Amino acid sequence: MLMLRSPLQPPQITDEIRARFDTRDEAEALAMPEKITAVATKGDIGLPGEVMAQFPSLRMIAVYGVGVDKIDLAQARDRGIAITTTPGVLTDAVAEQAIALILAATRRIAEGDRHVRTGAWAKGKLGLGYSIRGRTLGVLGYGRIGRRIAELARAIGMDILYTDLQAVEGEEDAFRSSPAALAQDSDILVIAAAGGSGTDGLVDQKVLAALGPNGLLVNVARGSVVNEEDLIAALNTGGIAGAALDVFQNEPNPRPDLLKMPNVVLTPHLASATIDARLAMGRLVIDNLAAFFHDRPLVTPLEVLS
Ligand code: 8YV
Repeated sequence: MLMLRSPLQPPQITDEIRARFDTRDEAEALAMPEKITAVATKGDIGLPGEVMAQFPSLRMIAVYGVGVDKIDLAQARDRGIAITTTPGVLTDAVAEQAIALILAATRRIAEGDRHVRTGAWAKGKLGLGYSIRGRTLGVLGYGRIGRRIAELARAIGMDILYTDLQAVEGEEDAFRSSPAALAQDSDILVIAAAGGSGTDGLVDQKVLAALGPNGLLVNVARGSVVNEEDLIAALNTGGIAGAALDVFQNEPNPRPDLLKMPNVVLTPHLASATIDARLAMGRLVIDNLAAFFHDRPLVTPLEVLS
């Protein structure tokens, strides 16, 4: 029996899941925990350890997304619970959102929208933005999504630097050994790193100081990667020029300080929210569930981290 933690988009994905698998929502599943052998869950809500522990027969978790930071990986490993994700099919969507956020911030799109809507235009022009051609984009996290962001940014004339656990063969010159070193040499820093204990608070006061007063921070990864207190301080003191954020530590209720700042662009965890990506993500969830329930090899299994 499958527990579907929350409906998946678009609705036809949820409809197909309910039609093909014996499915319960979380409240129903908690009334019959021993019957639940699989869970389907969104990447941003995952399956915390205290919930996972309530299902003794659980053998598989199908993640609708690529983030596994909200899943108790240690418990999954110890219990031999398989995990699947939806790699590759959301790469373009997330990378496009990163570019959109960069342009929204550098060309003051969100501010411009407010400037028109509020009637402020009649009282004066909005200030100038700046072109990104020839400016340096630092990519923090150089996996599928980070590399696609780099490809798109190069295509519109940006120079690319990156940091990750190690340099990529053939791109050694663009590698920087740490987030601070990357920020030091970048005009715009985009976060594309996986969330989890290894990246919690990685972008802190030191990194933001290195990015500097003309710097822009963009985040399409996880809010947990940024020390939000340090970010708010840097934005308030001019330590950095602005930010464009799709993810936050307290979703769906970000820190009020972030909501007040005109030089911060905000979107509600939209990066993978295209019909193309979400249909493909949903298809992969369904294919993995079908494989599980029919004792076939899983389509996109995650090697549970040790
Ligand atoms: C999720 C995400 O799919 O990939 C992830 O882990 O954060 C998103 O792309 C999102 O949580 C769906 O609601």
